[in-house]
Amino acid sequence: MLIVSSPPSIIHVLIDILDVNDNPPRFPVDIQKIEIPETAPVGWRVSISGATDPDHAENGTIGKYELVETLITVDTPAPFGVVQGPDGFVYLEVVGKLDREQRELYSMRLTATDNGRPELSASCILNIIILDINDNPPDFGIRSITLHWNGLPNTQLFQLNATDADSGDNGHLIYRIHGPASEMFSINGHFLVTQNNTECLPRCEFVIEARDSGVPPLSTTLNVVVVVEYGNEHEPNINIR
Ligand SMILES: [Ca+2]
Ligand SMILES: [Ca+2]
Ligand SMILES: [Ca+2]
Ligand SMILES: [Ca+2]
Repeated sequence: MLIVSSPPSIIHVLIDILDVNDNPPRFPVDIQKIEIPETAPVGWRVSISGATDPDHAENGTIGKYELVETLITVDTPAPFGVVQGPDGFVYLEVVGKLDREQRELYSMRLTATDNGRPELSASCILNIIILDINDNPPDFGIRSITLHWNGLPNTQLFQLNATDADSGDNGHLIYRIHGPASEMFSINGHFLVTQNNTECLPRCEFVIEARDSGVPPLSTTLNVVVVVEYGNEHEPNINIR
């Protein structure tokens, strides 16, 4: 027998589930590849993928990002920092001079930490590739040269070996002879050669230009003097200044 002393009632209970910081931040990918031209100035920024955190309020707020090199091989600190913009995006910022000819790859660890107590963090790798810009002119290593030639045609007078520190087309060199001397001399590959049946003056002065294939190209010149010594049976010889 069931005795009910009062009518049944419904009790509303509000249960407030408090968040605890049980989720670390998460990056969308483990490795991010970033390309930056070597002429990017200090203050230049590029957007990177930041971390998210599913917790509530401060437990889900990324309080700080830190950036360190994965392998510290040189004393100079890497020229990069990380900033959180007011727009909520995360940026990699250039904070020092870049030079691809000195270093073209940086591998850095980006760590995101939330504002929870205790705080939780996570990290990903940034592989930063420095892109080549045509910022080096060709270099002959010398400014002028005097060559002694015995007057025989089809003679290799000199090997042109200018260098250019840039890569790809930015360092690919093409040589040209300027002025009327191009009728007497030509460039065959990397060699300055005399033309067939050349009637040369006893002394010729001209300029050879080395130009790279960058956009825009850079060039440098070499002043050349050729002294003709008919009847000299020896190989061409060279004086460098
Ligand atoms: Ca969290
Ligand atoms: Ca450079
Ligand atoms: Ca160059
Ligand atoms: Ca360069």
